[in-house]
Amino acid sequence: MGACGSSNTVTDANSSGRKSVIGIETQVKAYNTADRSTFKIVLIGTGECGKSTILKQMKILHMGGFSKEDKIELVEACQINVLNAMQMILQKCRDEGIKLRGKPVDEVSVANSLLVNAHSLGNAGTEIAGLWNGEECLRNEVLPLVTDMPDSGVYFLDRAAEVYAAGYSPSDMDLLKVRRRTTGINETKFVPADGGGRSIRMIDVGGQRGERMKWMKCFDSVDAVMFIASLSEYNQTLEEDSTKNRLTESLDVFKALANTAFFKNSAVFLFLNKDDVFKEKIKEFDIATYFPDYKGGLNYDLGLKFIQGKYYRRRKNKENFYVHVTTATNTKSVEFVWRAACNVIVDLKANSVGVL
Ligand SMILES: Nc1nc2c(ncn2[C@@H]2O[C@H](COP(=O)(O)OP(=O)(O)OP(=O)(O)O)[C@@H](O)[C@H]2O)c(=O)[nH]1
Ligand SMILES: [Mg+2]
Repeated sequence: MGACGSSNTVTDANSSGRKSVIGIETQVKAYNTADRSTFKIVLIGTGECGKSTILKQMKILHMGGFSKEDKIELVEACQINVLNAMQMILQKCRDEGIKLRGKPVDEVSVANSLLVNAHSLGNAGTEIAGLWNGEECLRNEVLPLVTDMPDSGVYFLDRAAEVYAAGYSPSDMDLLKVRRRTTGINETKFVPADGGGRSIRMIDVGGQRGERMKWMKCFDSVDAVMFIASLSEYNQTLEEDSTKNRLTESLDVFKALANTAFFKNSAVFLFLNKDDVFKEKIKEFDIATYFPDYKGGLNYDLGLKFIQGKYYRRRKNKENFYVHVTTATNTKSVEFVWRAACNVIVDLKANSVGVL
C-alpha cells in the first residue's frame, strides 16, 4: 500500500502533480480511517450454541433494542417454541405410558389434539397452560425424562398463556429465549453505543452441518472470530445426527477452523456459552459418562476446566486467542465480554494498520 502510493506520486509530478498527491494522500487517509474504524466480526459455532442470541444482545446494547418489526416477526416462533415443548412432554407421556387426568394421553382430548393437530385447537395457549400448570407430574416426573428439551422449553411452557394471548408482543427476554434456526449468512451493521467512531459488521451464520459449507464465503479480511461453544452440550447429540455427541462435534469444528490461515491475523475469541445451564446440569450429569477421561465428578469448576482445556489444546497458536465464559441470554454477561473483546480488537487492528 505504501509503496504503491509513492510510485504514483513520482509519476504524477507534473503541473497536476500536487493535486494527485493531495488526492492520494486523502485516499490513503480515508482508507486508513475507514479500515481502522470498521471491524468485521464473524460468529461461528455448531447449531444451537447461541450465535444469534449474541447478535440479539448487540441489538439491545447498541441498536436501540428490538424493533416493532422484529417483535412481529418472532411472535409465531415464540408460539411454536411453546407448542414444541408441550408436544415433547406429551410424546414422552405416551411413550412411557404416563397417565394425565387419570387417563392415557390418547384419551385426554386436549393432549391428543396437541399431538395430532395443534392448530385445530382454538385456544392452544389456555389448553397448554392448563395442562402444564394443572398436571404436576409433567414438571416433576415427565420433564426430567425429556433429555432433548430445548434450553428455553420450560421458559416458554411457563409463558404459554401470555404467548398465545390476543395482541401478544414478545418481551426482550422472549426474543432472547426463542429458538429459531439460522440459515444462510446474515450481516448486521451497527455503531457501538460506547462510541469511538467504530462501526461493526457482525456476521451470523447457521451452525448445523448443512449450513457450514457456506461459512467460507464470509472468511476474508476478518478482524475477529467469535467461536461460540455451548458448555452444556456434553450430554447431547446433534439435532442433525443423533449418533454424534455435540461437544465432540464442536471440538472438531473448532480444531478445523481455529488453526486455518484465514484467521492468521484475526483475534480468535472462544465463548464458552450457556454457563447458566451448565451450572445446573453439572450437578446431575457426570461428564465422565460421555467423556471417560474426565475425573472431576459433579463439580462445576473442574467440569469447566476440563471442557476449556479441550478447546484450548486444539488451538495451536495461543497468540490473539481469548477465552470467556458467557451466558448469552444475560445482557450484562454479554456486555462485559463485549467490552473486553472490543478493546482487544481495537488494539490488534491499530497495530496491523500501523504496519502499512
Ligand atoms: N439458558 C441459556 N440459553 C441460551 C444461551 N445461549 C443461547 N441460548 C438459547 O439457546 C437457543 C439457541 O440459541 P441460538 O442463538 O438460536 O443458537 P445458534 O447458534 O444461532 O443456532 P443456529 O442458528 O442453529 O446455528 C435459544 O433458545 C437461546 O435462547 C445461554 O447462555 N443460556
Ligand atoms: Mg442462529
